[in-house]
Amino acid sequence: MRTLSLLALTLALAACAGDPEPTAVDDQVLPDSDPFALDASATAFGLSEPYARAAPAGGVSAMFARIENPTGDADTLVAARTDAAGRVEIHRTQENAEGLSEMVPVEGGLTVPAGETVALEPGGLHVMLLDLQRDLVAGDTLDVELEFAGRGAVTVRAPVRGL
Ligand SMILES: [Cu+2]
Repeated sequence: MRTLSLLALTLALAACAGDPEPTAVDDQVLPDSDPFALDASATAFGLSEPYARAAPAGGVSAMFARIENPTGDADTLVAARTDAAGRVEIHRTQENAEGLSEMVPVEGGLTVPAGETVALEPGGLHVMLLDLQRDLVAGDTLDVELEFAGRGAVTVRAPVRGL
C-alpha cells in the first residue's frame, strides 16, 4: 500500500499545474472501502500496511503498520486498544547494554512529525498486544483502536499473518 504517498505526490503535481478543482481529485484518491485509510484524502493523515502476528490465546502478539502524516501538524499516538488483548502497549525494540534485544514502552506516546512517516515494524516500534483473549489466526482480521492526541481515536482493521 504505497499508493497513499504516490497519490499525494500526484495531487501535489496537479496542484502545481493549476488544477482548478483539487477537491475533485481528493474524492477519488482512496475509496471508502479501503480498510487501511483513516481518511479518504491523500493529503490527510493515514495508515497503511497494518498487520498483526498470529499467536494463541494467553500469549502475546504485535501489530505493525506505517503511520503517514503528510499534514503540517505533528500528532501523537498515545494509546491503543483491542478487545482481543487484555493489555495493549506501545513498544520500541532496542539493544540494551549487554547487546541483547529488549522491548521498552514508549514514554509519552509515539509522535508522528509533520510531513513524516513512522514505521511500526518487527525489530522496531510496535503496538504490543499482551494477554491475548483469543487465538489470532492467520487470515483473520483484528480491529485495533489507535488513540491520537490530536485527531482522537481511529480504528484500524489489521489482517493477521503467520510468522
Ligand atoms: Cu513489545
